Amino acid sequence: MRSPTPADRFSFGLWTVGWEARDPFGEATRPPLDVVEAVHRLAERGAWGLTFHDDDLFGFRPDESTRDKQVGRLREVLESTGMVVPMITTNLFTHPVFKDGGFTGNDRGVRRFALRKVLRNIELAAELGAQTFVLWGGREGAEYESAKDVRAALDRYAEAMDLLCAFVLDRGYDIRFALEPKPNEPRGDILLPTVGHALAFIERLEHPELVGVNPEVGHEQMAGLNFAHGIAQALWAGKLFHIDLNGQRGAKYDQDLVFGHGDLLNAFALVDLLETAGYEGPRHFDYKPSRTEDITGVWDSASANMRTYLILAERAAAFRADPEVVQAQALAGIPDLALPTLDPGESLQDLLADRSAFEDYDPDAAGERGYGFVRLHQLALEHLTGAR
Ligand code: 3MF
Ligand code: MG
Ligand code: MG
Ligand code: MG
Repeated sequence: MRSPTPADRFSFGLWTVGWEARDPFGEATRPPLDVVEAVHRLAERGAWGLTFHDDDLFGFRPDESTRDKQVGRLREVLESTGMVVPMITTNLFTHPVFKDGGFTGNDRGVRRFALRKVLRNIELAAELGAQTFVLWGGREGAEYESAKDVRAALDRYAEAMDLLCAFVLDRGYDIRFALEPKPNEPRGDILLPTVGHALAFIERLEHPELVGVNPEVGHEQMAGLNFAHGIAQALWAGKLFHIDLNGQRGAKYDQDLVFGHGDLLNAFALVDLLETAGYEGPRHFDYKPSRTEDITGVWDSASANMRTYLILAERAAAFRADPEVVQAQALAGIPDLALPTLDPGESLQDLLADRSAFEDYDPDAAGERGYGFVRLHQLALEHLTGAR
């Protein structure tokens, strides 16, 4: 397998490789990771970009000199390595002030503070040339139905998004927003829990064209959903602005495993989709090196994400090029689904008059058709596992 290069557009969150592995039941198992070290290590492994939350780089409320110093150190190492910052995000979840949410907290003062924090960070995104601003509303939610007026919270969420879009337009920034859905954790229930909820919300904003989604593999799978299907719908809607790749084993806590270390067949389908659907955004990893890993394990796992992606891309291309697969796809009717159901120029009246479509149609005969989907999927599995 070839090595990753910046042309592959692989990016990592500073909070991923930098995770000290503190969890709700245990202390850190690794030392802090400095941003300069992180960029060097990622660059030498062939990564293209680094992403970060404001707090990851300079803490929650840095004084001006600390903030400037950290941004300066980042700029320098970007320059010397050629790495870029394609996306910036904001932390509206760690500090106790956000315990009931940022944009949708019941406390109006908190909401105004959250907006100011994000506006400040959008300016930084523009300064660093990031074109995507991700918003994960981890605390935008509730544990108790009695404690949150969800319709009012959605009004406040939309109000916040409208203000952020107005700001970007007013400043002339080349930045779009990507909302990251998640069903739960840390809140019992999070607003905009799935890709579908987020897509519906976006259409009701003042500037829907500036807002898309940043779906995460594990988050959709926590909701029992098919991630590749969610991505297909986001692409169909023109809303896949960014993506968080990782691995998850079913509906449990957010595992953030290495990409592919979960539902591997769905990961195969996902890479096939991204590589063939014209997605040109970053291939961004939002994973956590497991708590059992030392620093060597951190960097091995970072490389594993990229390697898995490249392996799956290669296997998916081989799958598509296999004549037996092409034949099985034809038998399965895959190319036929791309044909409009009515002929060119055919009207609804023509359809109503077409006896062959209904009166003379034999549904029983059509019902006898075998689609061969299982054989096709087995061919996928055999390509995926290298058996073909
Ligand atoms: C939590 C997440 C977040 C978001 C991040 C970027 C801390 O489950 O996935 O990672 O990805 O806030 O917006
Ligand atoms: Mg996550
Ligand atoms: Mg996750
Ligand atoms: Mg994420």
